[in-house]
Amino acid sequence: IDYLKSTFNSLASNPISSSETFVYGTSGFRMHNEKLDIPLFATCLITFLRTLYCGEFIGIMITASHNPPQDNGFKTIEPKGEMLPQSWEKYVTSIANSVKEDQFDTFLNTFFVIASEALKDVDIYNKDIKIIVGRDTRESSYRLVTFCKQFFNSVVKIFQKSVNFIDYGVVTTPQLHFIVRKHTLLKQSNKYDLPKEYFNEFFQPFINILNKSTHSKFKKLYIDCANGVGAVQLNQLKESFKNKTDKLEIELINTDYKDFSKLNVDCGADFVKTNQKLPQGVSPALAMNPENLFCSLDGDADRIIFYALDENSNFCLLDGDRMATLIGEYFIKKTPKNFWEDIKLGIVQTAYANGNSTSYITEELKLDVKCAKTGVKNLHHDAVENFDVGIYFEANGHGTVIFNDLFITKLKQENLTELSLFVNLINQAVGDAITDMFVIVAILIHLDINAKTWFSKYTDLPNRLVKCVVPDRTQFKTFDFERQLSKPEGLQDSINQIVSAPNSSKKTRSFVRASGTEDVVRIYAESSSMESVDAVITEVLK
Ligand code: NG1
Ligand code: ZN
Repeated sequence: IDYLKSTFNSLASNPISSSETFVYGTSGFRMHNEKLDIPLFATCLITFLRTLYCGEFIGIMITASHNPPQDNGFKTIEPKGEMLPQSWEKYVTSIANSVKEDQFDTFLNTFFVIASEALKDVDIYNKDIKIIVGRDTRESSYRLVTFCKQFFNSVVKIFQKSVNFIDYGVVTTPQLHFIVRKHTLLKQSNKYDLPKEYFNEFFQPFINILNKSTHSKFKKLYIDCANGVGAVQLNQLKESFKNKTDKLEIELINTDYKDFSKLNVDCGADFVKTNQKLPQGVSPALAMNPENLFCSLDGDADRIIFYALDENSNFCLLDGDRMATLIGEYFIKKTPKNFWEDIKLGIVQTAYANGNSTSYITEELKLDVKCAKTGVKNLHHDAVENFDVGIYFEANGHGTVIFNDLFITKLKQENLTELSLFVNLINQAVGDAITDMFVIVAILIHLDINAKTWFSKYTDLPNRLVKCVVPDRTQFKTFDFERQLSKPEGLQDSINQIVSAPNSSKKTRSFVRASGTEDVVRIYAESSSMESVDAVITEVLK
């Protein structure tokens, strides 16, 4: 209690965070690092309860992904690599907001009420506390890990429990998901050599595919590491790459993770997707050469975007929609016609997916498509629920493929060797920029096409995504997978009128939703011309 009290006192009196309302959202807590002490304390407390509840390792990943360098954040990882269940998100949100109240007794009461509700019917006495932490390269990340370490050391003393606290240092978010899952499945309590385990699992199969290939359409892969953790991890991979294959050359760009101020600045997946332009370090001449392939990771390497320039210097964005459709096409091409008669292949997208990608999936690929709410957690859930092989991607490049035993059995029965090798590249646990990169490159190799041919599969509808600062974004309530607003009242009617204006194209679409990661609402519009997109955006903004 003394420890909780002294920690509480130092946090509650902090004027920087006391005016904040904390929400554990789709990506955990995320904000300016100086405001994060209370959310971190709450995250440690919830992780403590969660490890007692599960009796297994729980992970804490310290990262703010694509956000600017001064931000940071955390999310917890479940024993098998999933995200915190929704029912527990409200617990951690309440704990964080109760610290702000400035009354230790109120906080303690909130915590005990939550603890007894969360842990009711659970025998916690024979369970140890097992925590795994990892962090991205941000300047503030080390300070936050140190807080976690102190917290769990103190917990040992308070609760007289044994604590197994494993710090994996600087790792990508998907690597931490992977290792938490591995500890759980193999009942391992000692620290692994994480990069080695991870690369053994996914990199060796990729090398095998490369070395068997006879592809001819591209020679070099440029990877923009956003000056973040991707650079740390891929540097190690690059070295062994050279020794294992001569089928593809790899060049890393934007690798300066030691200069904290450069993270995600003018580079990285979010920059490329949002601005639809080349990142720092890629010249137009380089990008026009069809023998080069380009991709950008985000700050914690869970998202990836590919791109190229065509012969007229037009920017060709190969985003999450393009990856999902390419993977779908690949599964269809590499299986006999009757393969999908008794198992289901489909794609899950969000409202941000380009309308023409959705038409391509249903009309050309003739696959089932589902729309999920923003946040990979929702897409993952829908893919598992609806499909035996479910491909899911957010347009921003975050996603993966999941498949079940029915598919694996069939794959073996049909003796489809190429596809069997290919599925080893997939990290089913979570969207992962590095494994997605292997997946896409392997497909391009197997289909023997380059970025330009991939881009020519369909044409995106012109579109724009803008942010709008509002006094209170919690007033914006949606339905229909976030494609329509129920509140503020009347706003949806106005959007409908704008979209269906007399000279508007049938393909015009626009929707508004509150961001879960920034204090803004997002406005998206697409139409048959950029002029019409901008006209819609202007009207909706008004
Ligand atoms: P919000 O801020 O809720 O729109 C953004 C992305 C999501 C997802 C999360 C988590 C868009 C439009 N939204 O969510 O797709 O990636 O961040 O990082 O890209
Ligand atoms: Zn990310």
